[in-house]
Amino acid sequence: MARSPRPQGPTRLVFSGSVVPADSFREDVIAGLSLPQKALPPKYFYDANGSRLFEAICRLKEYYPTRSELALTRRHIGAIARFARKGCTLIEYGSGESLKSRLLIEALRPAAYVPVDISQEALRGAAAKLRRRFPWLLIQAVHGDFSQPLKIPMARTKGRRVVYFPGSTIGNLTPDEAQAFLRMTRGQVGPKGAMLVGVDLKKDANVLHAAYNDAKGVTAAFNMNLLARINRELRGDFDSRRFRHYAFYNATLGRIEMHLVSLVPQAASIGNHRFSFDAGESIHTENSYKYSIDGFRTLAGIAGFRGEKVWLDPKGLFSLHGLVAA
Ligand code: SAH
Ligand code: AVI
Repeated sequence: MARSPRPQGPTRLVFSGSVVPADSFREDVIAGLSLPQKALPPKYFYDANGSRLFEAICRLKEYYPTRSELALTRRHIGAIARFARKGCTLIEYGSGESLKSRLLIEALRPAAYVPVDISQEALRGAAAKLRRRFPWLLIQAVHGDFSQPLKIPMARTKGRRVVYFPGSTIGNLTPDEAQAFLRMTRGQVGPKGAMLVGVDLKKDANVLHAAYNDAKGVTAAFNMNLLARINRELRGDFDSRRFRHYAFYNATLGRIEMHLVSLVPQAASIGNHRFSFDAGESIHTENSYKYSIDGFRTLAGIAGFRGEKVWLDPKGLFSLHGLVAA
């Protein structure tokens, strides 16, 4: 790929101070394991190891979303850039390794790129690579949690604000949470702003099943890593050999559910808190909602956006929605 010229002065990379509360992990884990259906928020998958495992998932043959979204972005990059407009400020939530963002940055030449992620490791790794690849780019990285109201420190730039939310990370929110998130971003981009959202589509349940139950067991390791993180960071004593990964498509609710299922009756402790499990009882660790194009547009409409464009990959597995403030 051709190297970009360097018209805008010296390299600029800024890390804003963390806006992730320090003890929320312990509180959320104890609260989640105290529910009748034990549950943990999926945002805690992404410690350093979890972020690496997710990157490995993205490269699996069964995990079609990343390949499909990359293909559709490459194929329609001209139209996507016309929609978002050159020189905009590009804010990306859940930026991870910023893989797809590179295509957008090249085409849009944004005034600033603001990646926001809960994983410090992913954020730092991605920012360092972007800095080498786009020396002209102003990068303002934010270690933040988008499930909380989030004020993002941002330089004053002239172009419109565009929020980019790829990867179908929006599918990991319940529809109510997704609406609240879209309302927050609608406020952030203002009346002239726009949003690009990657959304996984409803499809044959067998394809979905394979994507979340890969043959190499990488998704299983990603799921099980939550227990290892609890043991390490909260001094828990979960025996991971006594749990197994379980993922299935819940057609009624239109979502993949991931669980960690206890293989035997057992108990595990975190400090003074003790949690018992029946054999077969699960911890619900993630939902991944799948939408129809109209279903997602309706949801975005309630949050104050109008669906103006939608792009699909050649196999029609994944969608990228271009939303404008309604
Ligand atoms: N956008 C990338 C990565 C998707 S994985 C892609 O399309 O491939 C989901 C990303 O969102 C991870 O990098 C994870 O660390 C981040 N993430 C998950 N929950 C988050 C939250 N509540 N706040 C901020 N980042 C979050
Ligand atoms: C980040 N997110 C959209 C992924 C998904 O497909 O729901 C996380 C994931 N979970 C298991 N595999 C991938």
